[in-house]
Amino acid sequence: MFGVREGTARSVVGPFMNDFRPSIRGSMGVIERYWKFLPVTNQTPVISLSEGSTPLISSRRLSVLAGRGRKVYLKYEGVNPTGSFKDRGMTMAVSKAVERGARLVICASTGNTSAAAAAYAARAGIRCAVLLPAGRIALGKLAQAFAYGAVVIGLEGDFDQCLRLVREFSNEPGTVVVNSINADRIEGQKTAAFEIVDELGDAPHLHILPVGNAGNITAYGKGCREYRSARLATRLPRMIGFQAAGAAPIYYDRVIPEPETAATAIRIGNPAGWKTAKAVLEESQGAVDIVSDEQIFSAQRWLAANEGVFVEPASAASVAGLMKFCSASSGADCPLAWVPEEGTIVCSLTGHGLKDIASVLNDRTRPVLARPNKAAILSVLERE
Ligand code: AN7
Repeated sequence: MFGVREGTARSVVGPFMNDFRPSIRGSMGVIERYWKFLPVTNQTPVISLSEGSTPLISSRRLSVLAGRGRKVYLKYEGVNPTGSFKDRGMTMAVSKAVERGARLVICASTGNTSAAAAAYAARAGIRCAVLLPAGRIALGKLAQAFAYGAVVIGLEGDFDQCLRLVREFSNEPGTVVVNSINADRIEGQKTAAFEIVDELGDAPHLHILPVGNAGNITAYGKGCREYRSARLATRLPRMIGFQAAGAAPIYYDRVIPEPETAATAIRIGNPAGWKTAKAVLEESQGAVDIVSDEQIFSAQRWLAANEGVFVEPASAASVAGLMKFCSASSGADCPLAWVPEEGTIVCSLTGHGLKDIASVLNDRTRPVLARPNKAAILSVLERE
């Protein structure tokens, strides 16, 4: 069926779902888990890697920092199959692409979208092409695109130019663009909001996440709205998106022609989801704010060293933002004031730290050299 490999495409959802399980552990992917809320039929081949169902980790230290008995949770999306939240959208986008008979998926990417697209295309047995800003992709992500067998094309230009070019493939026969301008991507990604509400019993009071192309914030907004309509949540969370200060078009309300941040995942000057994100922010009475690269890297180090949670720089923007709100300089209009006593705050951690190890390795991160005996080790422990 649809020219895809046996065993992957036979899967169907709904009443026929028992036909196929994505893994012997029986762990469900997001389509199987949330098919009632997704545009799938029993004709949709489910291309899944058992993505989703990621941990919601409570952070005692951040809870203390937030004060007044508030509880802070970290939605750790880095443990998805390709190491980022993009897998949620990609299982949907590739499944629908295969359903429509696609032979090729194509995307522009700052790295994570390309890794996910390449993996799900491999799983489906179709081709994948990725357009990347040459030299500005974290190496882990680039390695993934190659490993999963994508055609990797580097452009002398930034992400925004890559996306502009990819849009020209929208009507190409047999080809599906799998950037978040593809509505199926948003559908899949909204399942992260479902999981949070399912786990907490209601929407958090405040939800903080990094923003690049603004697909994820759009998806969370849609998920929250649908769960409230289904009476599975009583409220919408106030949503705060954080952009890197040097790549903050939504914050400054203008296209940034040469966006700059070391958090390469969110180095985007003209987000595709700008309008929809604005609508979500308005509905949730949220806002977009900025953090400096310094704040981002400091939060990244803090998370790994204090909570054992290693994320890539862009992901740390959410926690950097929370820390900014918690700092003494934040005034009475600080979004933290919206969170009642014992209220809940969720920070999305969108990608795994191993994606971008160059961001943590430097002159100071060399092993301490020691002779191979106990006394030498003890002396290092005394010194360090
Ligand atoms: C780790 O992979 O745009 O606001 O091409 O990789 O939905 O774009 C990645 C974005 C946050 C921002 N955190 O999400 C791409 C790409 C990580 C990311 C974002 C990205 P959006």
